[in-house]
Amino acid sequence: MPLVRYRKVVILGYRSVGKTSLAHQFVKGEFLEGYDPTVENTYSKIVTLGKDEFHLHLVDTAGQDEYSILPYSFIIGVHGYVLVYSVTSLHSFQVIESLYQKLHEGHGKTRLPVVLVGNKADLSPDRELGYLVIPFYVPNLLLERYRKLKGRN
Ligand SMILES: Nc1nc2c(ncn2[C@@H]2O[C@H](COP(=O)(O)OP(=O)(O)OP(=O)(O)O)[C@@H](O)[C@H]2O)c(=O)[nH]1
Ligand SMILES: [Mg+2]
Repeated sequence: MPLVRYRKVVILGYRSVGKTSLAHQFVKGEFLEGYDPTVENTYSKIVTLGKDEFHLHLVDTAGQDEYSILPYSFIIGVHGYVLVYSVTSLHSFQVIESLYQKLHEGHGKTRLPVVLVGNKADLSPDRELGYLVIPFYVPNLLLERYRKLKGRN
């Protein structure tokens, strides 16, 4: 019998970038047209990878901005994060930087699995973020993090 493992994943990002739509699509397989701002919601799904079964607990959060304080429940016992921005909003991408730093402050030296999602790619004419931004930007974020860690040792 396969071993069932529990994983808690938190979805973070600015308001209206599509966090709920992504969670809903992943768990229920359908797209939500309307916009209803989230307070906080959790989804459960059994995910099978090869012979392993994972009980996924997906936390869909209220949109954050650069001033948001992340509660302990978004740090303690969390196995990974989905950071979502919209390609139509440069500001939503800038919020990711501040969220990423807060997560690292919260987790210290612990390895931090993070997936970065640029959503609303179908609204290409409204793009505020070009395709080349991410390959340049993400390595810089990681380098900055590495330098901080080195400085602390
Ligand atoms: N065109 C397009 N619209 C999207 C996409 N994803 C989400 N939307 C729409 O964007 C709006 C906001 O989506 P939500 O999923 O509610 O956004 P959210 O990040 O959960 O918002 P908050 O809960 O307020 O933080 C809704 O009207 C969605 O239908 C996408 O990939 N493309
Ligand atoms: Mg939402």
